[in-house]
Amino acid sequence: MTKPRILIARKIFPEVVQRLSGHFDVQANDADVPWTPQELAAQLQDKDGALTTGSQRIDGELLAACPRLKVVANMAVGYNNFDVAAMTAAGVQGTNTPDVLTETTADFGFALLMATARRMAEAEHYLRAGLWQNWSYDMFAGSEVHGSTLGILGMGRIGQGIARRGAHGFGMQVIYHNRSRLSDELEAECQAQYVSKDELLARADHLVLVLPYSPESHHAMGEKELAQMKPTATLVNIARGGIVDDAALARALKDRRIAAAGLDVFEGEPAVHPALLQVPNVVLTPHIASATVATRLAMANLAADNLIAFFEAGRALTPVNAVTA
Ligand code: 8YV
Repeated sequence: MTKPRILIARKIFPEVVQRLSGHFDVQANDADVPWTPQELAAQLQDKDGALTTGSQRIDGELLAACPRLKVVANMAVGYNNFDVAAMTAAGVQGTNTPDVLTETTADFGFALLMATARRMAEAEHYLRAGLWQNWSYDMFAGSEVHGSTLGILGMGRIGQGIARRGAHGFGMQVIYHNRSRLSDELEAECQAQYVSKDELLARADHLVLVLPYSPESHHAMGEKELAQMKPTATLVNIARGGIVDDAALARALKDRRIAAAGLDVFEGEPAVHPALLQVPNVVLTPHIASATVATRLAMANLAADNLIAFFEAGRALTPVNAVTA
């Protein structure tokens, strides 16, 4: 029996490529640069399945060029690179990697919050530039984290992880806004109080964005929402770039209408809005919230397990759409 043909769209752990090679006829992208959409379509047109890493767009046009394709396993919990409706219409199963990255990503969200509030990046640049000669009472004086009000927009698994860290570890008062309220049990566990988005923006000392990207959440933080925040507040985005209007944020940071921001994701990444590179009060990281060796390996293995389960047991482990065989 011929093995299903699988495309691995970006370089991933060799041991996971090897595992997949035990089950499938595998073709892997070994280049450090991503394929263009045209290159991806050319590579994918004779494949039965694919492993993607979150940035390859899977839409109707691509699917029309890939008639054999039955499953795409995203090595990411977010799957806004999938046109889910088009995939479902074409009978293509999509999968993601929930749970395995929750705590690691929450750790990073909290680290970015701390770095932003305590101005760690600015301070490091200053030291590296050889500018440290004196002590001054206000040198890199930041804002308090412990005991402050933590706001969370988007209260899924990662948001809850950040809430638990803030409430239990730092004595923060946690408020959140989400499409739906958590159960009473989860609210109690996270010590989190549900509020309207307006109240969240007005009250948070530190606001963390952890909501999925969709047309509805596009620019959920724009000029108007940034204006609702306290001038002393900080904003952290570990969700998706398009959720924040980066140009409006750069203006708010420059004019000190908010104190600081920590950004792991950007509109149009890996490009970063040039105005963000000009303001000192922002910590910038290249989309690494899930990047520990153990977690990235767990993500790659879960994506691989989804492909194996789909072809060998007829059912994916963590599907994002319902597809009838
Ligand atoms: C990944 C992510 O960095 O899981 C997600 O949704 O954004 C990240 O964990 C990325 O997509 C790598 O696969």
